[in-house]
Amino acid sequence: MSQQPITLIGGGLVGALLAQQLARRGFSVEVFEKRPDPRRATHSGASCARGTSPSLDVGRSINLALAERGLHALRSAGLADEVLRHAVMMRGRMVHDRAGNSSLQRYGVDDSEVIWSVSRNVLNTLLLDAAEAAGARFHFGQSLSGADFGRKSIQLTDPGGVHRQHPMGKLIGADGAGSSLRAAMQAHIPLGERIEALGHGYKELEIPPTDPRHPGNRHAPFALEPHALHIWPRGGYMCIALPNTEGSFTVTLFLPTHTLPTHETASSFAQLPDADSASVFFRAQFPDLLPLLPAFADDYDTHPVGSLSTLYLDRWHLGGDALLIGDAAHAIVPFHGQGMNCGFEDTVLLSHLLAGNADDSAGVFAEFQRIRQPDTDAIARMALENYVEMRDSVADPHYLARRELGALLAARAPRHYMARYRMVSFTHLPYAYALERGRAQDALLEQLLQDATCVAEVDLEAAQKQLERSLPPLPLQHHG
Ligand code: FAD
Ligand code: 8RB
Repeated sequence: MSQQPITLIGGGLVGALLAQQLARRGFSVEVFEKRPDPRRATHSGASCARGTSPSLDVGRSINLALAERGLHALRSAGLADEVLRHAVMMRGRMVHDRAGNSSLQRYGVDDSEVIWSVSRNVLNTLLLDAAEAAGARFHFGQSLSGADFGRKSIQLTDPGGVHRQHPMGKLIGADGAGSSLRAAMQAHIPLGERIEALGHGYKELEIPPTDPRHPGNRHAPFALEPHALHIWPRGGYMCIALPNTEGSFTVTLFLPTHTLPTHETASSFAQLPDADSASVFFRAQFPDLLPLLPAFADDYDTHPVGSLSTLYLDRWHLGGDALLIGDAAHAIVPFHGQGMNCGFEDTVLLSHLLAGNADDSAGVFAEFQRIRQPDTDAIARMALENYVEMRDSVADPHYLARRELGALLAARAPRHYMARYRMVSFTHLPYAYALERGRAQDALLEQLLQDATCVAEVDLEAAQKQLERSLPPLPLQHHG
């Protein structure tokens, strides 16, 4: 048991889970969170009372995909079962083509390999309750506005704009992609920050539940198959939809922010400034989706365009005084659905390292970055690559052939082949391993398909032998 006080900045998803993990291990943990307590906050707007579980599902439904890495961290906090009770299983991607046809591409080999759609509000509430129960102390409406590392003091600002100084314990910043602690650290010493904008933005829209008195479809109250992550791939852009427990879906449009001069005809948010222009675009590009969006005009005009970028830092910590974790250290683009999962995995490693060596925070923070950064670099890269896969490749015959051959090899030689998506989403294999192994497997599949016009022409017996000869077995004890 250590009495070393820890000062956590940010009580979002990663901050709340880390607070629970550290408090449970006997650390004294204090959390400063900019926003009001989401368990008490009253939301303005009509959506307040919606939801089957009013105590948890308040506000606009924003959902996240939870996969094995995140679930594993929640299991270690004793929260996995409770979270899954509020989640919708997604077995695969449902790809909707331009003609209005849809087909399911499974994510895993069976229903043990699925991802889960869970509301951010539900998750945050459960995490805050658990962290408080473990002994962490939360201070809401307290925003970090500066840090004096010489005097070991932080500046906090309340909602009325009043500043105060507070002594800093070991500082840990889980204050998200726009981290104030990161800015305060950089004022002290350069962190080597690099922010790479994707050049695409996003906008959220909503498919409401269907009317229970007129179900009119086999999935009621869901307007679409509930147990899938829906994708409308359109080449340079796409829409996706994730199910919510109460029958609605949160739809996200991903689109370039601006049109490049060389692509005069390409679409972008700049060319679609309002719902009038956007509805013409949707009628042409997403004709089967638009009718499911009764509040399209209002959603489009009132929801902002979000920006997307990847954050890289050379340093995550200032000696043993301050460390960044989660999005504050390594924000990524959303296309692998791993931002939260990765941040949750961070908390497992960090709390483990701290528990083992509470008196040497400089050593622990350095070790944390040393172990973790190759993996966060790898998921940053795979997230970027998965955008192209989702918006483009999922409808490409050559990609589908490679996928099919991969599945056949995985069935014949499960110790030697596992699709990269499965390594990322359903195992605890390091992200850097998944990236490297995925490259080697893809090269082999390409080679096997080079001389064949279709998968049926591939000699599977020979292909399996070649796979087993050229790649070492997977370290499958990491399987979730
Ligand atoms: P955040 O969740 O951003 O929390 C930061 C907290 O710090 C907030 O509570 C904030 O109020 C607080 N804070 C900020 N500044 C200060 C300050 N100065 N002082 C005190 N407190 C402060 N990830 C997935 O794995 N799967 C998904 O499907 C997925 N979907 C997403 C959908 C959307 C719309 C978005 C935006 C992100 C999604 N992500 C997803 C990514 C995921 O949300 C993030 O990776 C994750 O929330 C990171 O957690 P965090 O605690 O580091 O940051
Ligand atoms: N951030 C996701 C996947 C992979 C799906 C697949 C993709 C929305 C913002 Cl874009 C996206 C995935 O390969 O078939 N799993 O989970 C979640 C995703 O977007 C989330 C909802 C999102 N994240 C800003 C918007």
